Amino acid sequence: MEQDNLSVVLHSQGDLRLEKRPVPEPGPNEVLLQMHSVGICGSDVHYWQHGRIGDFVVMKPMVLGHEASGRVVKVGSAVKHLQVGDRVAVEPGVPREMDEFFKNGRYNLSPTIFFCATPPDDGNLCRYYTHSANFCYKLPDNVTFEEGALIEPLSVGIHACRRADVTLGSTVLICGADLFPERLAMAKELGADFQLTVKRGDGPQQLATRVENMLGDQPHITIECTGVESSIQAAIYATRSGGVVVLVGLGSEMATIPLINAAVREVDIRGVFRYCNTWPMAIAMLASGKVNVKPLVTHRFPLEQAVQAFETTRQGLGIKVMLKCDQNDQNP
Ligand code: 572
Ligand code: ZN
Repeated sequence: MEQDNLSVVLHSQGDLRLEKRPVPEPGPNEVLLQMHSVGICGSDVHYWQHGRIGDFVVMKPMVLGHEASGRVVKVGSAVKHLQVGDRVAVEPGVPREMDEFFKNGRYNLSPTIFFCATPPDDGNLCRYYTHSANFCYKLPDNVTFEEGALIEPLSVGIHACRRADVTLGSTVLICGADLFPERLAMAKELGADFQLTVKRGDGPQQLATRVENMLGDQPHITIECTGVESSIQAAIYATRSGGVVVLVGLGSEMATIPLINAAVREVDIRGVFRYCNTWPMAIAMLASGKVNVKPLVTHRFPLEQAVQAFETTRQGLGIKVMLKCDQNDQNP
């Protein structure tokens, strides 16, 4: 086996380095993966640019990356369901304790969870990476490595829809932060029926009215992905009585929101923290062709060019930037 484990390591704010690290040994319940495709997330860029997200501060060098897929090259002694050669998608959040959250199935809420590329836990933007075998999911032959890596961001969407009780016939408003024309065009191409661009000076109640006029009725559900106070306000006003607002975007800790308006109209406001139990459904959605995430990948860089890839993401060029970690296979 090749012994070079080139890794993308963030040392401190602004100090991103490519360095060679030892190839790790899998523990009894782990697998060693040869990484294939790893997407760059906004949080990877945020840690690079700011050295922290909220209370999570980069205090020692940390490998970035949490949207990942790879091939099993070694299995731990106790691993039953995976074999050398299997192609897998990596779920980056692995609970460390069988606490009450683990036992009731909501392990994403466990305060001691391991999470790739959240300080102090290393991510998987490298050539070789060990991970809990139970959090590696075998990919069917008709699901590519890049689709496997995109299961992570897809999971955020699946979990948000579950939290919001989205079902057949639901009308859903999605509040997004991106005003880049390329991103809006992609949203339309991949399924958005209507789009409304916020104008400077639009108040939250005016915006809610514009949404209703556009849709012909108020949405049952709003998925708020900006974390911006004015957008959360608009989300509440826009949502139909008896409906649900889920908060996916994270902004500042405090926000002034029309809470009593929500209360008297029985609009439920629900939080979302990452995801849990989404990989099997995401794989089924991709394998069946019910969702198409392939057009989201607009840029690819070999792992050796990680700094250029991060710079491309920082500039907001394109949509999903993929790093290709296998020197002998740079295919999707
Ligand atoms: O794909 C998972 C993911 N989670 C993000 C951001 C990007 N990608 N989160 C935002 C930051 N929070 S946090 O609670 N934290 C740093 C642990 O502020 C987690 C979720
Ligand atoms: Zn992410």
